Amino acid sequence: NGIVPQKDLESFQFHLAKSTRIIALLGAGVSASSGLPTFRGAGGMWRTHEATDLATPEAFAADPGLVWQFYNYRRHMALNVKPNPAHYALAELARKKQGFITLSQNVDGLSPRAGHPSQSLKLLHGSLFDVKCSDFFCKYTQIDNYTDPIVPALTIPTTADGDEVDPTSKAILASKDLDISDVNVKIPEIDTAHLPSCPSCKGLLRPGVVWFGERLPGDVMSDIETWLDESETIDLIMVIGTSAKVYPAAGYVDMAREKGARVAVINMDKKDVPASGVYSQDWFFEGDAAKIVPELFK
Ligand code: BJW
Ligand code: ZN
Repeated sequence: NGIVPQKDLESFQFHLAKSTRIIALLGAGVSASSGLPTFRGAGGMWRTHEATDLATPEAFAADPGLVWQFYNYRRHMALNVKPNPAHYALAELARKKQGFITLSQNVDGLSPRAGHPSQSLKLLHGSLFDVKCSDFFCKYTQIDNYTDPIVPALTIPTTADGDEVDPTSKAILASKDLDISDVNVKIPEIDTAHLPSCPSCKGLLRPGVVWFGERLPGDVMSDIETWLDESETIDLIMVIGTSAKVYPAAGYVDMAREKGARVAVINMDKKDVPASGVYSQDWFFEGDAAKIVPELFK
């Protein structure tokens, strides 16, 4: 059927069939064909802005209005796309294979929406649809908040034609270069008082995602640790649609290999995945995860 070389497909499927302890490590590339941009590389929404510009506690402290516009837009986009065949195939494998666990770096909610059982889906970087107090000591949290826009002040600006304007686009951010006489462009100016606020302490709420320099969720980490402790050996780790550059997520590849796992990489771009050393791989399937993953699990 031509999507992946038959010989690799057969050897992979042979190994998968006899595997009992299996990890899938997911990144933004899994959701790319659903229409959500990745973080780094071609088509990345952060091509003009480093990830570190907006996905940090420092950015939020400096300009919560800007960071909220970015996340409100991400929530809006995620709610308006659908899971793709890769999400569904992984959800199905999770239902069929007892010893399978998905470690997802994605915050878009597409794996849960594809019906991935929650006990075997670990969201390493939180969720766009969790919201929590920005005061660490307050502990106020909302899960499954799908309100779009999250507050009226974050209504996505539109042009006179009704086209949505990405508030994180270069044009809006570089507002000093913007021709404000252009009636097609509304520059969002958001008063802190109109951002999502904590009903408990009246401080600012923030997205329930993990920013650079922050700890991953403690319950998630301990569930994974338990799963790893229960695995005397690991048979297989599939590294799907991730550049595997962000830690501790990327570190699970080494951890699995130390327990004997063979490594299958599924990625659109061969160049984006280091092919030697700790990243050496037993299989490389080049192309769209949404096409390849369902093929691999047939
Ligand atoms: C396709 C495709 C298609 C495209 N089909 N493929 C060790 C060494 C060095 C540094 C560190 C280290 N340990 C920790 C650090 C610091 C830091 C870090 O890792 N920095 C690195 C950049 C070097 N890590 C942290 O800060 C972490 N916290 C931490 O370590 O805390 C410790 C601590 C201890 C005690 C007290 C306090 C703290 C936290 C990391 C959080 C990352 N957060 C983000 C934002 C989440 C919220 C949001 O979404 O906005 O997570 S950053 C961003 O990167 C996001 C992603 O989940 C993550 C990974 O990106 P991903 O998914 O791999 O995307 P891309 O774009 O990079 O790759 C996409 C891939 O898909 C590409 O390869 C394409 O080719 C491919 N692709 N289309 C298949 N159709
Ligand atoms: Zn609070």
